[in-house]
Order: sequence, then structure tokens, then C-alpha cells
Amino acid sequence: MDGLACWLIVTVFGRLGMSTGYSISGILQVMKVVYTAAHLLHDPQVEFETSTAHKPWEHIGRAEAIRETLQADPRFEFVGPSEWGTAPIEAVHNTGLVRFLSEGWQQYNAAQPGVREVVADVFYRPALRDKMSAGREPQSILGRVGYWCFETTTPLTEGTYTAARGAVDTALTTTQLVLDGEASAYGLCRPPGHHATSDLYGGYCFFNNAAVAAHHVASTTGSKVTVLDVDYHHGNGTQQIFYDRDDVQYVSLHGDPARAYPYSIGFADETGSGRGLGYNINHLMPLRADDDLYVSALSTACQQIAAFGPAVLIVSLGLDTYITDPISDLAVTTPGMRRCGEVVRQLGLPTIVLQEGGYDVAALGANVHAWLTGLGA
Ligand code: Q9C
Ligand code: ZN
Repeated sequence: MDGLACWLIVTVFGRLGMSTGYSISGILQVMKVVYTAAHLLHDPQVEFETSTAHKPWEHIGRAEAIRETLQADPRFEFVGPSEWGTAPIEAVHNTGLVRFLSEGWQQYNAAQPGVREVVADVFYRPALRDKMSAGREPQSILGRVGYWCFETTTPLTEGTYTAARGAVDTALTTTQLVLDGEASAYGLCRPPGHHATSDLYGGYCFFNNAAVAAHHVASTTGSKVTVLDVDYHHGNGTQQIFYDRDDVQYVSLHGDPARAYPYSIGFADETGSGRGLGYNINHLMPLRADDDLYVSALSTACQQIAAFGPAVLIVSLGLDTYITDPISDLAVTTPGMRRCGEVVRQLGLPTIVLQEGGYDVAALGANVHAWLTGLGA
């Protein structure tokens, strides 16, 4: 081997080792992807959205498109999740919500046979909640659905609970890989999670995968964690769960709620409460925000993350910021997704990436691939 070749190999291997923490058994850096086929059990055929019943935007083809794209690239190595049980879920969610999701579809069908997608038709707005004694949910299953759900686009099907548990197991297994030393790892969570609050499911989300993971890291390691949420929609559930905490920072970039779902939350003056004051940061994106504008806002967000100084970063990765996403209105391109991953890479933090939204299925695999390769796969 001549001197130049030797220098090249030492330099390249050294850079790989230093920048990613990965083994240098090969030239390729490998990013682990956690995936389970359990998501196929959540297969709704109808969604009640914008006053119409139509095919769901959130469907099994999304996760399968991502799986196929990543599996075609040897830089991604697929592993299955291990089982974590309900304790890490109940650390951030009401036990009543977990119980309802585990038994709700069966109970509803016992009362009302032949219903494939269970959707609430009564919602417990304050005037209907006032006379409930504290914490008492309706006894009728027809009432319980609306007690635990906040909107109509998130149908509960026979296999939803198993799929939602699989998504949490995926998030926690991805987390464990990073806590065990991987520089980064990706959890192909489906259903997504960031709209689920401590007590409510909705927005295609049942359990808040990222919040379960963040609390797991904070409670088991005692170190600070940031959840960076780049889904087009504000992660109202994640914000709510950590709003009064100073050990988990929540930073979100999303469509201005003046025009974007969930419409009521995600404004810039929501900065946290009590000990959590200052640890909740919302960046509102204008209509048609392009790559340069988006990457600039993300760079600001990353400076705020660096100032907080977390030991671990969790990314809620939504690709619904994409220019042709059918339910969103930003204009980020596929090369822009890669730039986003590169900006986050500059933080140099152990990074857990968890899948949230993204509905242009034809481009979804390429967008996830671009983001993750920007991060360093
Ligand atoms: N007419 C995620 O991206 N429907 N969830 C909005 C507006 C729910 C999106 C209705 C959109 C939820 C994870
Ligand atoms: Zn979204």
C-alpha cells in the first residue's frame, strides 16, 4: 500500500468513526431502522375529514413506501422492535386511555355489531363534562369513544391497539439503540404520535411515541432531552405533555395555526409554564415556505437546542412539509429535506428519529431517505 492510499483510508475511517460513532467494519455507515409489520393491523378504509367521508390520508401504504425505499439501500439495516409493555406508555398517558384503546373496538362491536371503523359522534366539550364527577368517563361505550378522542379523522379499528403498541415498541427500541451507542437510529413508527395528549387520541395518533421515548430517556438517564418536531402540524400532544417540565425541551416548526390544524394551539406565545417556562418553542411557518426559509428557521431552532444543551435529541419527523403534500401548504423539496438532516447533524447529538406524518406517498420514501442521509446514514 502506498502512502497516499494509506493516508486516505486512515483519514476516511477516522472521520467516519469520529463523526458517527459507527464501527468501521466497512466503508458504508449503517443506520439502524426499527420496523414492525404490526402497523398493517391499523388499516382504516374511511376518514371523516373536512366534512366528507373519504379514503384515509394516513394509511398502510405510507409506511410500506418508506420501508421499500430504505430497504433498497444497504446503508439502512432493518431490525424488529422488542416488547416494552404498557408501563412506559402509562408514564405519559392516562391509564384510562390505554384501557379504552385496548378494549374499545370490541366493546363497541358488542353493542353495535358490524362497525369496522369506530368514530366518536359525541364529544365532551366543557358543558357536557361539567356534571361528570372527577375523572368519571361515560359508562356507555358509545359515550366512551368521544371521552377519549378529540376529533373524527382517527378511526379505531380491530387491530389499532396492537398497531399503536407496535409503534411505541418501535420508538422505545430505537431509543435503546441510541442509548446503547448508535449515533442515530430511525423508528418507522405508524400510527404516528405527536397529536396524542396525555388523555386524548386524535390527528391519526393514538399513543405519543416521541413523548413516551422522551420521558423514557429523561426518567432512566436523568439527562435533558429535546424533542424537535418538524412535522407540518404542531405537535399539540407533545407540547402538552412536557409543557411544565424543564428536563424536556419541545421545539416545533409548523404551519401557523391561524390557518393550519390543529388551529387552536402552537402559537409563538406558548412558551411553557412553571418550571417549564422557556422550554417550549414554536416556530410558525408561513404559507409556501420554501427550502431557504425552512432551513433558516430550522437553523435558529438548532441554536435554541444547543443553548438548552440536551444529552439526547428526538426528532418527530413529518414529511408533510413537502411541496406537493396533499393536506399541507409549505414548499420544502426533497433536496431541502436533505439539508434539514444536515443542519440537525451539525448539533452532534445522539439522535433518535421517529416517523410522524407525510402524505405524498409517491415521494415519501425519497423524502425520508433524503432527510436521514443528510443526518448521516
Ligand atoms: N381538515 C399528522 O400529520 N386532519 N397528523 C385535519 C383538517 C388531521 C395530521 C383535518 C390531520 C392530522 C401526524
Ligand atoms: Zn403532520
